[in-house]
Amino acid sequence: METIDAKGRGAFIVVEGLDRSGKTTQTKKIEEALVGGGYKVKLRRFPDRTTVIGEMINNYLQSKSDLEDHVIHLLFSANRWELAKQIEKDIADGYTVICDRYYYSGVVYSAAKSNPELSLPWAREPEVGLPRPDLVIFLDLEPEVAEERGGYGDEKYEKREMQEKVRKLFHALNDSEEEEAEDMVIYDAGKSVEEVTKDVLQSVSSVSLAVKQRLHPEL
Ligand code: T5A
Ligand code: NA
Repeated sequence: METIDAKGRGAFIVVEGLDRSGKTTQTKKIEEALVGGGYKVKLRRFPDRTTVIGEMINNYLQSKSDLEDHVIHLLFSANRWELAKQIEKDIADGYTVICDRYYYSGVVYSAAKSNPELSLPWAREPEVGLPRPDLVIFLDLEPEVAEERGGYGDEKYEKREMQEKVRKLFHALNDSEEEEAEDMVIYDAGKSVEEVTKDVLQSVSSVSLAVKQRLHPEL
């Protein structure tokens, strides 16, 4: 990590949460704030529906195709792997990469399907080795509140029961004592857009600054 810092790497920030928790909205707010602060920023989102694999995922999510649970899980993972080198390159080139969903969603949504063959540890395995974020923000929201926000219900997983399970598993992932457990900073996404942005930016600025200061210790 220090060799990359010496070349001036950017931070890798992930925004996670339930469907309609405001990930895309907040990702853009973070971008604005960082660009305003003089950072070079690149936005990314998963699934990235623009690739061939992404198109298969999109068809599945819109119920235009059906795929076996392991297959769709591995496609979501492959969609990250096909872009992993680019993310590493962007970070190494000094861009702060802000990513709308990442492998936390990958693990949790698949494990929430209550397919006994698809446990949390199994789901995590294909994600091992992907670039690790410097900060993971989790936008926490009651599924009932999410439902009231625009467009809810159009895609595969946008059902109350599924969202309840997903929420529990996100918390379980964060609370896990395992060594490879993933730490997230949890924020209440039920507040107004402005309030959430204010909360989230506290973590974002301290992490971005920490990464930058390793480059410019004199700052
Ligand atoms: N998935 C994903 C997997 O199963 N495995 C994986 O590996 C990955 C990566 C698609 C699905 O794929 C699953 C998870 C998903 O089910 P997606 O394309 O990210 O993932 O789709 P969504 O999560 O559904 O994205 P949304 O666009 O619906 O939700 P966002 O981005 O969280 O919410 P946003 O910002 O677009 O806001 C939604 C609405 O709420 C309003 C907005 O204006 C908008 O109308 N809003 C607020 N309203 C009130 N107060 C606030 N604070 C608000 N913030 C936003
Ligand atoms: Na979104």
